[in-house]
Amino acid sequence: MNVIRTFEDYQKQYKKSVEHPENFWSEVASHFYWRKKWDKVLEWDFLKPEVKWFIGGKLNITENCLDRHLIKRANQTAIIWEPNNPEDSAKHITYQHLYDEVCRTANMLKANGVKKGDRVCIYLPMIPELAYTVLACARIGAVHSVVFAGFSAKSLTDRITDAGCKIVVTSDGAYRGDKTINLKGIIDQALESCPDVRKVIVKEHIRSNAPMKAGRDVWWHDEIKNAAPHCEAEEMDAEDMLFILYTSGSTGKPKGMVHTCGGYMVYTNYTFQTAFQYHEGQVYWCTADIGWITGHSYILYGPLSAGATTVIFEGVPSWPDWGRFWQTIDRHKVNIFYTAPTAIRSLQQAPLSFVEKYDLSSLKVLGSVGEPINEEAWQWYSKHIGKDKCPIIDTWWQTETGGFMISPIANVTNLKPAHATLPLPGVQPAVMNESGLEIEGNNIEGRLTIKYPWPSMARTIYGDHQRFKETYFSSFPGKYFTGDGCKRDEDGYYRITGRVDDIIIVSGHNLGTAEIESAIDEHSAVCETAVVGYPHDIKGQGIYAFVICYEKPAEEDKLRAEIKETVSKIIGPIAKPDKIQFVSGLPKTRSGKIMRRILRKVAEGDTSNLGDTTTLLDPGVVDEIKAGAI
Ligand code: 6R9
Repeated sequence: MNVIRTFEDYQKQYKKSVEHPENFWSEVASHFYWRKKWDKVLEWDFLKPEVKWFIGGKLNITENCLDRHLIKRANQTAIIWEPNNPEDSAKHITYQHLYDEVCRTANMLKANGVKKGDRVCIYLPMIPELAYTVLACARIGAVHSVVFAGFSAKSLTDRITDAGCKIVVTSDGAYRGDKTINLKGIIDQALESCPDVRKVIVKEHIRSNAPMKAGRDVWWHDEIKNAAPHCEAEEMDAEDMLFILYTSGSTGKPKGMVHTCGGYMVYTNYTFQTAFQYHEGQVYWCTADIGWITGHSYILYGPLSAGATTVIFEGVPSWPDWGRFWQTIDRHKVNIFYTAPTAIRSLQQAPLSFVEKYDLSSLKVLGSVGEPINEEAWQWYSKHIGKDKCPIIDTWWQTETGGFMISPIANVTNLKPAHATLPLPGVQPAVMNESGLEIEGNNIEGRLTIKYPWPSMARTIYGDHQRFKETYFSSFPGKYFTGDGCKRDEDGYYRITGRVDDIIIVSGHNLGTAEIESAIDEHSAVCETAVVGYPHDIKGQGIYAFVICYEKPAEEDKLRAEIKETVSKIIGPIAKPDKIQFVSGLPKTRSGKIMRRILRKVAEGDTSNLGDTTTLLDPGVVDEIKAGAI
């Protein structure tokens, strides 16, 4: 399938994808099972905005993830489920078994009144039933809206209401290391404000004796008992909705990004196989939660449509000890491992003996996603996990893009630490200046936009097309605006500098927060950093750094001077932080992103109203940070 094995292949394919995009994608799409072939590849208008791919094509994505594999790999493992507790044994689910379970779940949903087009809220931990339910929705043409099982009742209410869900699939609870989370309790609280939800299907997982509300709540095991292991797949239009997934906006309520069946399937499969250079028979593990886009595209749809073996991990990296990831790689002989910089940085703090205890020789390719990876973390990941023989695939993309956009191709693209490198075939970036003009050539810096559609782009924000237009298509008319800043270096390589609202302008110099953070992290005492700008009389903006050290610094001022010196050496004196506050933790969202909005307020000295902090992993760190503000 338009296979790329050398850099020349990449250049050829890339050129073709730009010069003849419709031919290019038509060829890629021809490797799937369509009930009816499309009449036209693409229609688009970024001003409206409107994008349609594979128009008139009919398919069901689950026939591509399940049915078509049964001929060749019915007995191959589709999913390895690694439970929270490593003492419990892992589950190996074959393609045949997955097919049966998805069909049974689909029949169970149907029996509970779910029809094509209905939205189903899924609030489940990382257990096999989460995969079954997601795929079962797709099987019957219902739209899944997965809400990460760590979100609060309030966030759930908002998402259920916005999507108009009438049914929720959940569990009695979740394990998180040595703790349990009462998911059913959170659902009950959320549903007090969701009168339209008439049915809750509850999977028993932690055996918490959850109270059931008569007439509304039913047990999964009761409902599934009589469900048949075969369910005809619903024929879907390529542009029918496949799912809604919420992502937080910089202002206002979360945005329900809408993805559709055809283009999403083609693109997630293509990028999975291409960027990771997936080979038949390999074991692949993405540590994200299925509640995020990374889990949708690269735990479920991409790998399963490719017939891969994908690991679903219920646990956390730190329990029972810091060796859990490495133990799991060793145990399942993982070949491709995909995680986030925030995880790498926390694992880096633990003694190396946790890594060295395990055999990681099965690893061939490493991946990174979620934020710019700082150089130190990149080097550590490469040296200690990849043993200097695995390429690191730093994949830049977004919930909105559905799949990888700028990313190296394993063993094809020459790597540069902390660079997402080059656009994948089909992706046409344009770097813009603040006056809205495209900056041509290399050695430049600006705002990252995409000027041509790709198959898996979100089609709208559920129920609010106007907001979709304003957020993504209005800053630079005719282009999709990513909200990220980037640099393009002398080789045409992209380096993502962080969200544009994370750019600090110091004495007229644009500085990406990620770049400064990466420099501070180079100091041997520093474990993690977050940098924000604050109003400065002379420079316009000053730089405020929140720094976590491996050990509590003995002489704070001495360390401050050293950190400034380090930054000065790496980026230049202009990037030296004006203020450095030592902290023990940073306000992070549950997906691991630092909530800079809060840090910005602290840096500005305005802590009266920090806004909504309910989506933070540990809201407690905010008080410590407020108290220690400089
Ligand atoms: C997939 C995902 C999207 C934002 C994106 C950017 C940041 C993601 C990155 C990266 C630098 C990478 N981001 N991957 N920045 N290098 N490899 O994370 O989606 O949760 O929607 O976040 O994350 O700022 O705009 P999402």
